[in-house]
Amino acid sequence: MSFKIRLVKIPFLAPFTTSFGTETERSALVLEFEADGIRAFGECVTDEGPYYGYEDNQTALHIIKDHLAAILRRKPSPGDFIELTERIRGHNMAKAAIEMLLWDYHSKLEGRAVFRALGPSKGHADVGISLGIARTEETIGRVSQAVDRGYKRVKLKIARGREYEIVRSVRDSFPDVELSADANSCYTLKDLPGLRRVDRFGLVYLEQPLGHDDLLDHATLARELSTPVCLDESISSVEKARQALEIGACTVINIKPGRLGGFTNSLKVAKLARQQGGHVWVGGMLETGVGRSFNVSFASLRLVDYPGDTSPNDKYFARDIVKNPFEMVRGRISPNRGPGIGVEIDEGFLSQSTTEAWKIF
Ligand code: OSB
Ligand code: MG
Repeated sequence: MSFKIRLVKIPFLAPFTTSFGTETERSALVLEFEADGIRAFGECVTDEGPYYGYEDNQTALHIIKDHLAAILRRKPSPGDFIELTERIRGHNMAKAAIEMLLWDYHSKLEGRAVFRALGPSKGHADVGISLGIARTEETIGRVSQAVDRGYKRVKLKIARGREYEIVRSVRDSFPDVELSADANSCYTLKDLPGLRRVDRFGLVYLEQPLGHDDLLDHATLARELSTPVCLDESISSVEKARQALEIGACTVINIKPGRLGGFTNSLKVAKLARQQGGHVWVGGMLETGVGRSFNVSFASLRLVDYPGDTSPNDKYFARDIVKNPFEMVRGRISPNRGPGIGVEIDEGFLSQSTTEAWKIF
């Protein structure tokens, strides 16, 4: 039995800018667990800095090494893993990396694909794209390319004071495109007048406008806008999802398995939201092909009714650590059908991209 963590750095084809910063490379913890002749993989969605959430690669490494690795040795089912780690507060991204690796491991033991193990599937994921903040002409060009490639929804990153210009210019050029906007928590209720100005562009939803852990102000904002509110950062647990839906803080939830501690909690959130007439889709954290493969598997569930941020590997990377990248056909991507997450690791490029490695056991 062995468990290894690699810090992998892969440059982005273009910088990715959100309201919280610009990223030029993906700096990912890639996990590899070997037991019973099976190699399972995982990816932690943390990055260098604690800007999207409070976790980063160093905190995740610590939690995995010093608190989760001993539990992994017991090879629990994902459900048992969640119970065994309940007393560890927070640190969902670290937990999710192992929980999803366990889905890969157990699915491979059973000889089936992760997407089949998750539940009834559509057989494909509907795909949208997330576009970072850029100059207006560049954004228009990227939207045009995305529409030509068949993406089913375009999400524009916005920032305080730039929301009107970004959304208006794209809406003017593309009156019929399914559009959304993601603020990554850059507003407060004081910005209501500015947000009202983008309320008339027919966005499918406005994503995470207010505080990264806020629910109450989002409920107030949701009553003031006709655009539905979607929550990302704020939905950090099944309980938070229940409360958000109950008080009307959102009607749409961006499910990121990494943010929720893995697939077990993500399934619960998706079911809860859909039962209450809400909508769910699968977000992304600029993952490599390993993390992406988990997301696409989940996004293919019938429960998931909106297009997600699951664009194929070549949106971000010239070369990826997997040899079987996803192909998008008419805005759809099929989950890998091989056992587990079904990725073929590009061993050469993986070791070339590894800047540090830890043999945990
Ligand atoms: O808020 O959805 C977000 C990337 C990094 C951090 C936060 C977010 C994003 C994205 C990218 O929007 C989506 C993707 O992985 O393609
Ligand atoms: Mg978001």
